[in-house]
Amino acid sequence: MTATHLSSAELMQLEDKYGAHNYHPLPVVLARGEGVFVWDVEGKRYYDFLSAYSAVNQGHCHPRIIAALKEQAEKLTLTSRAFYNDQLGVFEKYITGYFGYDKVLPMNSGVEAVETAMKLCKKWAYKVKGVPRYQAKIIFASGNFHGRTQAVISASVDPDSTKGYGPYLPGIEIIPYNDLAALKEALQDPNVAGFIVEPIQGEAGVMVPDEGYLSASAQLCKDANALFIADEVQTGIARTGKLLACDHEDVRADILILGKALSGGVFPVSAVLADDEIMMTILPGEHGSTFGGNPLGCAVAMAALDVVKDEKLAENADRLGIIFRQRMNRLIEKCDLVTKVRGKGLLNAILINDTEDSKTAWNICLEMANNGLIAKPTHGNIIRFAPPLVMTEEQLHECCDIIEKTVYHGRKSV
Ligand code: IF1
Repeated sequence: MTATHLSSAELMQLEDKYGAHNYHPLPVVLARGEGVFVWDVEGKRYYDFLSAYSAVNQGHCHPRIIAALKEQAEKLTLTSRAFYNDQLGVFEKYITGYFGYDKVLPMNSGVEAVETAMKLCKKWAYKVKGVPRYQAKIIFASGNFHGRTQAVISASVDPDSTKGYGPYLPGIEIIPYNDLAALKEALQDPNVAGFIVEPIQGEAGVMVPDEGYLSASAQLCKDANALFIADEVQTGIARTGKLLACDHEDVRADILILGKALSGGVFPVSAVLADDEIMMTILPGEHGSTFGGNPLGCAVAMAALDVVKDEKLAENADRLGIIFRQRMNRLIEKCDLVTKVRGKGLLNAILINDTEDSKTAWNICLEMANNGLIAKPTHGNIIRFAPPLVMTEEQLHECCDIIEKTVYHGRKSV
């Protein structure tokens, strides 16, 4: 069966009829991608301003990453961890050197890496910190998004994520984001094992904390002998203008969680990085995954990380991000439909002057798609903009023109 002869409308009907309704996509059916562009089934070209939620930082179908995928796919794809393979050790040496940790634990999806970090944090608490048996507590920040497993949603305050899925995992405390006093208070409990936080909250609408929040949080954790754990699944790999968002404050997390762009969006690869004191608390048979550390993923991830360095994607994200926010700020001065732009590097959002339950952001996204640029609203009044980091300055200006034009037009209809 091939899909090539089907129209966008037919393909959307198929998903509607045969797929679970756990998503509500924008009505665009994509068939091809290259760099900053994607094309729909009818051949219309769009600038991609979602980058698969920052998984495609290196751009769609990057030739070097695809070459690594093809080369490895023809040799060996999966051995399981019951045996060694000739890519894993090389990858482990490469990635630990790249991010500066003693060891890595490879997984597949982002949420598996978060789950892994939670388990590591607890093991460390019992074996090293000396927390009494099964009294360990992990602190999370309100407004977080760490994925969809039951452990992770137990830390969520978003009813869409949690409703109907109880009972939830105990041993979790949720404090307000960007609130050092609350963290300090929570860390009073000697059974706290760690604090898991996104350096910028993506799903919450690109919430950038106050400067100094991350470094002060890390210090508070250190003082309380608790682990500072950074979920950089979305913010990592050059997205915010540095290799890691924690680098903006020279913070080194005790446990670093990576996913998404670790493989350039080509193949699910995630990773948890930590030093020996933490990582060596998990022994053979105590955690793992059939696909974690597979040779295909390892080869792809090394190519994807090479691209980030060789093409200076962090520098490009930093430079273009400044231009993007300048352009949006100029738009805000001229047009009251947009009230604010915020973000770092090329992880940005604009706030629409309407209520959270309005359809305004959605409608603007539909109109932007018409005009050749796809982005996704988060809540009814926030639009996230996260293009691939391989974008040129000229392309960025063209994209800002499209956004401006669309918002101006939208102003009349709302
Ligand atoms: C979906 C949002 C982004 C993440 C952080 C772990 C994970 C994610 C910081 C889990 C995943 C996603 C998944 C995507 C929507 C999305 C998202 F809008 F929900 F918040 F990116 F902004 N930690 N983020 O952002 O990684 O297991 O999915 O690989 O469709 O649910 P995963």
